[in-house]
Order: sequence, then structure tokens, then C-alpha cells
Amino acid sequence: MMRRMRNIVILTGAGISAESGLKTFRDNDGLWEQHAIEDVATPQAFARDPALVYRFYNARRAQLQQQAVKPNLAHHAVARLQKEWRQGTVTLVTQNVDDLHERAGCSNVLHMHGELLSQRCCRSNQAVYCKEPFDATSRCQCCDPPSPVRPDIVWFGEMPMHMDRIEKALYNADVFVAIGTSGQVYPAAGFVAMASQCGAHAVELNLKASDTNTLFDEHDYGPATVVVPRFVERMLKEN
Ligand code: BV8
Repeated sequence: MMRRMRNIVILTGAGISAESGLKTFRDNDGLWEQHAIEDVATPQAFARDPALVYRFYNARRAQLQQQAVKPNLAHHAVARLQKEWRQGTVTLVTQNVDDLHERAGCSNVLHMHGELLSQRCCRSNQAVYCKEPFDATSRCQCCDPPSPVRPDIVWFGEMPMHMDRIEKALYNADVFVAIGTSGQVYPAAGFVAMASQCGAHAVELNLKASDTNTLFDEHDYGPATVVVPRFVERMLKEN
């Protein structure tokens, strides 16, 4: 018998934004200008070929702001759950760097891998909202003299953000829901094990079984715009 469901932790990945028109990492074999994304999204790539890395993020930042790219039914269902859940807390952790959760009405979104619509000072590490392209000639507004800026993104080999708040939420979770993630990138892929060890009921909502699917108690496979609203409807009705 599952203990009373109070605190929910939701982890989303690129799959929740796929139906909004944003490519997932494993689409097109995860390539960018014939480079493996894992080879572009690294500090080494930024040091070796900054123009390529600035270009990669400028293109994705521009794509995110296209008229056609907007939150889909899955983003709106998550926002509904965050708004209507009265039994406890809903902590939303995303691996995504887009702002579709916020545009669907979600609050306190923990972007553990950073955000596209932000630029970070290479000297002070201060991040500021930015929707324009920027490159090696761009400068911050927080230093004197101004310093170079970088995408406000957590690259492979860099420490993800908000880990203290995420770990606390996982330890207190009664339900852990992973949506649209392949379970290939750590530490995010390890969250289901952490939550389950503390007694959480784990649910996987995805197009197909992820690499960590055996760690989940419950699965619903299909497009996020179908399985996520169905899950939220059931959670709100049953509790
Ligand atoms: C860390 C920002 C330690 C970039 C991202 C060697 C060297 C260094 C590190 C490592 C190493 N080997 C392993 C590691 C650890 C590494 C890692 O896990 N590597 C993997 C490749 C093995 N992790 C790290 O480096 C992390 N940091 O370990 O730091 C440390 C410790 C102390 C001090 C310092 C450092 C940092 C990882 C973060 C990397 N940055 N993003 C950017 O966005 O440009 S990760 C990036 O890839 C995304 O953010 C995302 O998280 C990930 C892709 O995962 P998904 O979101 O799951 O997307 P994917 O395409 O894989 O899957 C989509 C899913 O959706 C699929 O299952 C599909 O079926 C489903 N789907 C598709 N359509 C739909 C759908 N579902 C529903 N509906 C649909 N319509």
C-alpha cells in the first residue's frame, strides 16, 4: 500500500518539449553541424572552438523564440498539477534549457542544466536574462572592465545547478515522476533511485521505455501530450 501521497517531484527532459517543435538530444543522432552534442556542450569545446559553441546556443535560443514554438498540453498539465495539488508540495526539476514550463505557468522551475535565455559572466558567474545572440566579442555589464560572457548552460563535466534543493526534495518525495527523459545523463538519471530508496512511488511517462525504466514502479508510454494530462487528471481525481 503506497503511503499517502503528499510531496511530488517531477523531472522533465527533452521529450516533454518535443511536441513543441524543439529537437530532443537523440533526434538526428544527437548531432550539431556533424559534431556529437556531447562534444559541443563541454568546456573543452568552448575553449577549443568558442565560435562553434556560441553558434550552437544562438541557433537554439533563436529557435525557442519562433512563433510556432510554444508550451504543449504536457507543459500545461504540469502547471495545472503544480497549481491544483493541495496535499503537499510539487517540485519541478528540468534538464531542459527552454522556458516552456514557465510560459505554461509553472513557478520555481529548477533548471539543473541552465537556461538558453540567459548569459553568464565568465568572471563573476553572474547570469542575466538574454534573448539575443551573443559571441566572443560580447561583454558583461557587471565587471569593470567588462568581461567575456558564456552561455548560462551546464556542460558535460560541469556541476549541475540547484543540487542541494533537488536532493532535499527527492528525500522527501512520496511520488517521483520522470517525463520525456532517456535516463542517459547523470546525475539526473540517478534521481529515480534516490527517491525510491526513500520510499517514493516512481512513475515513468515517456514515448518509450528509458534506460532506467526497470527502476520505476509504474509506466505510461506514449506522446507526452497524451500521457501527462492523463496522469495529472488521475492524480487530482484520486487524491
Ligand atoms: C557531472 C545542457 C560531475 C546542454 C546537458 C565523462 C566526463 C565527465 C562527465 C561524465 C563522463 N561520463 C559520464 C559523465 C557524467 C555526465 C553524463 O552523464 N554523461 C552521459 C553522456 C553519460 N554528466 C555530466 O557531465 C553532468 N555533470 O557529472 O558533473 C561533477 C561533479 C563534481 C564537480 C564537477 C562536476 C552534467 C550533465 C549536464 C550536461 N548538459 N544539457 C544543452 O542543453 O545544450 S545534458 C543534455 O542532455 C540535456 O540537458 C538533457 O539532460 C540530456 C539529454 O537527456 P534527455 O533530456 O533525456 O533527452 P534525450 O534526447 O536523451 O531523451 C529524450 C527522451 O524523450 C527519449 O527517451 C524519448 O523517447 C523521449 N521522447 C521523445 N519524444 C517524446 C518523448 N517522450 C514523450 N513525448 C514525446 N513526444
